[in-house]
Amino acid sequence: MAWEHATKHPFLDECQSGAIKRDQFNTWLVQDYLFVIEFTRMAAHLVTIAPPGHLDVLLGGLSTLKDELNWFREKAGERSLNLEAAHQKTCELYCRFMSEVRGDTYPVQAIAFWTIELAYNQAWQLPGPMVQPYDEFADRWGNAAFTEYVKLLEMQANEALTDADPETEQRVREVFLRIADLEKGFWQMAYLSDA
Ligand code: MP5
Repeated sequence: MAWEHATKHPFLDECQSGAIKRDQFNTWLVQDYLFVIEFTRMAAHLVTIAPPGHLDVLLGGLSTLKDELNWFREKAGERSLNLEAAHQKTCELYCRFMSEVRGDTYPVQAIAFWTIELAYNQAWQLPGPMVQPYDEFADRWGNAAFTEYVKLLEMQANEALTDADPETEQRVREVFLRIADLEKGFWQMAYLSDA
């Protein structure tokens, strides 16, 4: 249920139909750019603690994030948006969570990282083909290569969790639910002036 709220939202349905208001979409775009900056730092930190065999996938992820940050700047430029905006509440909470999770063990961080990517991979695909200009956004997180990358992240996270103690398992459940809740709130942000 928590996961359904994370990956299904009127925001996504309105992107699919084209009914989303321009300002609402722009709010999401700017806040997501701010999110991705912190997510990049989370990815970079993961690289510092991952076993050598996991580096290839993570470095590929960092390279995608490099392209993505430039792409966000390009999209914001096309829409004349100011990316120096303040974080809205949910974005602020999500960034704080990503910063705090760096204090957790590698298995917990690997699960968190995968969960965050999975959320967008599923959310942008579930409504079905989107109209222009939103199809480009749906494709970024829903394309086959990204889906494959998310599967590799899942394998690595599960491998890291092998023989996890009950405390780690409990923390993983907590982190998963927290991410689901933050994802839900993130979609909702587009409909609030300052939430
Ligand atoms: C992602 C994102 C996916 N961009 N925004 C939120 C709120 N959750 C997940 O991360 P990325 O780096 O864009 O693949």
